[in-house]
Amino acid sequence: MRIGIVCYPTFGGSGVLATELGKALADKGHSVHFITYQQPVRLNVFNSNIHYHEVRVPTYPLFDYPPYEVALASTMVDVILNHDLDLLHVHYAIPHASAAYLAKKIVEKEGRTVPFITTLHGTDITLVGKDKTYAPVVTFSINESDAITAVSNNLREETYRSFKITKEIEVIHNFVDVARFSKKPIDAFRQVIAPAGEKIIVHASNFRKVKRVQDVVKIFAEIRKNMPAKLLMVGDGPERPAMEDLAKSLDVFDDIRFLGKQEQMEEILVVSDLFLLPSEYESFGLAALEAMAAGMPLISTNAGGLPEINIHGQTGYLANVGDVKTMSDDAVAILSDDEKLSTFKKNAFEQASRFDIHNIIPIYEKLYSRFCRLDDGK
Ligand code: GMT
Repeated sequence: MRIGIVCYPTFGGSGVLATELGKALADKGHSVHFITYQQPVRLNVFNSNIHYHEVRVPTYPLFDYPPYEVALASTMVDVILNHDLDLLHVHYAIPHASAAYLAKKIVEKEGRTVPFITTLHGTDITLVGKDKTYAPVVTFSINESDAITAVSNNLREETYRSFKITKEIEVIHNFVDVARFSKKPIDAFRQVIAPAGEKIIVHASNFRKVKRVQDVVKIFAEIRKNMPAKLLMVGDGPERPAMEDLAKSLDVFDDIRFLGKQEQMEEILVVSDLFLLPSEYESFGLAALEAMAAGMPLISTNAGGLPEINIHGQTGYLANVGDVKTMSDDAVAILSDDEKLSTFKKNAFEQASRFDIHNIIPIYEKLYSRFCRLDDGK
């Protein structure tokens, strides 16, 4: 099949998922065309089945806001016609679904029918999409999609609750390449981070309000009262200054390392002991799934789709949003009992294996095959 993938090229979960999906499809022999404004961060491999098309947005003095959606739709039209795409798969509704609708209508005038599939990822529904400024266009373009998928049961229900959706939303969970994340740990790296054998705690996100990174620091401070430990903060974002101030006031700043945005997450995760994700909302929690594939138990909230991956009392613990005390107590309970830690690590790995890339990619392929032209033998 010839598939166009549209996504955000950044470190965010939707872009990572879309890129890993495209890479896996290319490995299986499909021709994959990424259409984005920048090379996606995880698109770091050469594969002759992968093509990249940059969306250029010309500026003009009249434009206070350069019309990205128009440039994107035009690029989609160009790629559909010149590379004879079978379908478009757009990740994150805004503005990708409405741009795909526009491209679809334009190529129809040329006698080409190109279906588009929209995958909903989370904040496109729960935060941004709900905003009155966007909601009518989001509702329309989701309903006009030839197929709609959501990354968790929770997001599917949230979408029906928040928008007048007249079509079926299919759930295809996030996935992880377990083989990549379950590599043997590099002892030297652990030595550098935790020279005295301290426990290593990790959080990874875009440090936005929805992630409640201050809770990460508060939980870590409680852990530190009970045992020597280090906190690795992966990523960056708007809440970082407030988080740093809090870490200083709780006297744990020196035990926290800010690693910034990292491409080789697996190397950090395999040497670590526990992952913290106290988010306000998480449609799924791809970062947590990657951690679990590296054999890390998870302390998370019970928000959104997190209970779909984190099994309370087996792979980690769930708590209400903001319940720092419970999350701290649970973290200490896992970390201070070696036998429990190793059982939870094993359970976390087994749970992640259920979402292995090899289980999920065929589901996408089956979905695509429903929309492929059968008249030319593809
Ligand atoms: O919140 C993020 O980390 C970024 C965000 C995005 O849109 O890129 O992630 C969303 O999509 C991921 C992939 O499907 C999900 O695993 C994340 O849970 C989801 N984030 C939220 O719902 C807040």
